[in-house]
Amino acid sequence: PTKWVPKHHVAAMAFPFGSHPLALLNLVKKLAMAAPDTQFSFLSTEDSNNFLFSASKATDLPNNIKPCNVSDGVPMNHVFSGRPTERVDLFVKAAPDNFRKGLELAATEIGQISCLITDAFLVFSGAIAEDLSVPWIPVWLPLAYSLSAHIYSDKIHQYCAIGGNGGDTESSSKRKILETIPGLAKISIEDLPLEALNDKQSLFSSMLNRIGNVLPQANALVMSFYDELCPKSLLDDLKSRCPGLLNVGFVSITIPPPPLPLSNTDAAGCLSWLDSQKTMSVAYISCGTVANFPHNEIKELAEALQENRIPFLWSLRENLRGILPDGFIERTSLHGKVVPWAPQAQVLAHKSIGVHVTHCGANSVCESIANGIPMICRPVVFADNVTNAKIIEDIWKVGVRVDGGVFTKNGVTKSLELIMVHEQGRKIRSKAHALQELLLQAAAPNGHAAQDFKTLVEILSSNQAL
Ligand code: U2F
Repeated sequence: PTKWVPKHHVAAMAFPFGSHPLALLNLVKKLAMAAPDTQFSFLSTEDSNNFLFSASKATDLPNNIKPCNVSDGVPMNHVFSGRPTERVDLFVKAAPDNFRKGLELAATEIGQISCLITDAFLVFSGAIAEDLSVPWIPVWLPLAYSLSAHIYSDKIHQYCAIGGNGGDTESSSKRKILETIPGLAKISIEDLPLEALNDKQSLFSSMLNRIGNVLPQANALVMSFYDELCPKSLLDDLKSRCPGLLNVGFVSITIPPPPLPLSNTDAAGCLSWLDSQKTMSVAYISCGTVANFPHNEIKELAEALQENRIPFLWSLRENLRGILPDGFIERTSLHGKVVPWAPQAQVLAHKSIGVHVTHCGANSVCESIANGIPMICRPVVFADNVTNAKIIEDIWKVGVRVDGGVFTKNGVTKSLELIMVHEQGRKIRSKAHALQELLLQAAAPNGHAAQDFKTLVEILSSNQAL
């Protein structure tokens, strides 16, 4: 057979932590299917690529995507100090040289690169694209609101003296400042990802702090969001900074969900177990891919589930299983299931799910609202989770923070009752359904997101044929 020669070679550069590479790969898969004559290289660290491209997760992988490993920056025999952002900082230190090497390798194997599509966190990618004389398309994966917090981080620092010198700490003044920042009027300083906004904290935060400065270099800015979900002030502001803004819709899911679940990605049998449960009865619990709920709170949550006999499906990493109270799994086996990994997007689309108990990672939030599932929020103080909880509770009104802010047996019980039984829960569920309806329309084949996705494919397919 004759060798397939791609017309274009697009290199995707991932920020290799948490759900970021998974979400970017989901977008690249959609693009690879829409542009079958283009070859995609997917640059991430070896660990991240091994996870993403492992047999069980890569069942629906188009042939025109090829992983390409870049260095993680961890020196030989390195002893980790336990600092939370240590791995990220080592990686940031190794960048952009690690990516430049990876791109050279990919170009040697496949041919000249025609476009860079990168996680927007990788603020140095614009300069690489310039050197290669190709378009640069950053992708913003968290919710749109937090992009505004990063763009205006200097202004926020200045007035709140976060790790700075002096400044006004009166809460009314802080409020006034946020009111002037697009999209943040209803959000308070306490709800912002401060550690990410403070550029003195780590190499990682100083990288994020540059986002606002480099965005104007981008040929297009892709967001995993919908025009219809963006407050007008935010949409207008982002468009004025980056005229090529493309809200291509949530990248980690398909709306509406595909009729046939991909059961081969469900090693633990979650979907068949859900089939045997009553409609809207099950609490799905997950803490995403990086953060953990505190160990004592895992115990409290378990006790609440056991005592109330709430049907539950709990995605709990294998190494945390030992924290569950002795005998918990056996005692709850008639109404609950604990798994190390669930096909979450499909789980949340299942009719038996009644509530999502979540750490409020951006993808989990999007997957919930796309399916009209109310949330009980226990944001882990990390990245944008606290901001997302605020948006869920006070802007979209599709969930509540867990009673008391942290998991206690009584607090979890109260919040579950509120969502599953009480009148307030009924109102929250109906808001969640209304938001789902809005998303269904926004994601329709003739909607904005489909149009923006088409524009993105055109950009990728128009530049420098190989
Ligand atoms: C970081 O993301 P996280 O990993 O903390 O959390 P999410 O954004 O919610 O993404 C988790 C993804 O992993 C999937 C789930 C989501 O798409 O469907 N998943 C799964 O399929 N099965 C499981 O058992 C568990 C998870 C960061 F930590 C957050 O703070 C940010 O908001 C986020 C985006 O920047 O990135």
